[in-house]
Amino acid sequence: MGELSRQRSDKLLAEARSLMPGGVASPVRSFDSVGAHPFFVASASGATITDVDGNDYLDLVQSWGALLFGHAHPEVVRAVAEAASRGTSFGTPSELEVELARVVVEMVPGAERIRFVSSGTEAAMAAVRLARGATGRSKILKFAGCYHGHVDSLLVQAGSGVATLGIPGSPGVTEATTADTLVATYNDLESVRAAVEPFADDVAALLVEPVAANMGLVVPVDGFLEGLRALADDIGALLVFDEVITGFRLGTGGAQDRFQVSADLVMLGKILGGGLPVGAVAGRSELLDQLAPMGPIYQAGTLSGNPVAMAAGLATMSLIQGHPSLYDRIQLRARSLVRGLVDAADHAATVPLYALAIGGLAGLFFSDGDVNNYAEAQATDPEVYGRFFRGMLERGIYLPPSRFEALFISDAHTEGHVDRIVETAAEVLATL
Ligand code: KE4
Repeated sequence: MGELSRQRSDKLLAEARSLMPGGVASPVRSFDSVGAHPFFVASASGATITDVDGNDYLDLVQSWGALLFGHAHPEVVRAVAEAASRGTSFGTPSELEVELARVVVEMVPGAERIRFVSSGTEAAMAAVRLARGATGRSKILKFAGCYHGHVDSLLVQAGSGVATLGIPGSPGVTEATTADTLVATYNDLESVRAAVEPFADDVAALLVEPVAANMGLVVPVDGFLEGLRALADDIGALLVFDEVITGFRLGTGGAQDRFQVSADLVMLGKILGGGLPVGAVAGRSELLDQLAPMGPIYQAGTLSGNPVAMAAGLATMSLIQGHPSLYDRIQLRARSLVRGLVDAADHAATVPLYALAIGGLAGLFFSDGDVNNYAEAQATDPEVYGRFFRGMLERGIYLPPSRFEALFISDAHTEGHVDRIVETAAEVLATL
């Protein structure tokens, strides 16, 4: 296997490092944890991205799950160009945000109101402040290995890039800031009860990724989400689902519909913006209407409801509505990918592989047992993942550059793509 030429990427990386910390705009893109240098993308289309040296990669990251229909979908591009030609930002209400709000309120169970922001992090900030303001309580419970953006108070045993870099939290986040953050173990209701017990009347919210995708992919065990709902009701706390990844990916109704568990507040992002910067918090009007200017809980944003981003989101929502068999298709692809990977690992008999799929999400761990929480995910070998990542990349398959992420299947991924990924994995697994 010849090394791919990465001359232009390496040259750009050297300059980028002289201008931006680590040469990247977000840490997990650095490829540090997988022992590689990042490539710089020149263009992308469908399931494929092309770097500045002309190398093509089959992309299983898809902008971290923001692209349900693959890169540069013609209908999204057209909607963005058309909206931009009428102005890129007004800082006023626009009809586009009303249209997207209407669609989201129709699709997301329990959503009577929505407030748009520009990232998942802002959605988390808004959800936490709203939960505290609405309940008059202080404590927020999160789960080790879950990631809700780089919100100070939630950078406690966080997943994704924080886990990838192996930093416990982050310098700059003061103890006072995290004093009201409780941490429990995912899939362990007893640990939740123990964590909230001393503060039961001061817990504002239980915050959870209903399917965890920032410690690698970890699905809720039977009864876990239902148990959180019951516990939240018992102690008078809100249940907040962080659906920045699962929203519109597990189905139009996301995890609430998939698991038939209702959340009081839902965070949204990624697919909602169709690849442009959009986040949101949605829920009952008696909660959301406590946000300024209706209520006293302040939240704001210069580019919130940006018309070009709204247009990308609307185009994506109309593609969803126009493709009713979409979710069966991407789930089928994800399952066939996972089956193929497990069979390839069994055949190679070099390293143990545990893999799983739900909706358009797939996950893999080099582990001989299943993985149900962050400690079990951390116990998997980063070196093996790094070697697998590099072997696949050299052969034109781009996996998430961290074992604490998920693989994202879009409607642009075909069965032929799945076959190619599995064949390539078989080759690489044999070398591990
Ligand atoms: P952003 O602020 O990055 O838009 O969203 C934060 C966020 C919130 N909630 C969940 C469940 C998320 O997965 C994320 C962000 N996801 C990571 C990748 N798993 C973003 C990648 C990055 O940080 O560069």
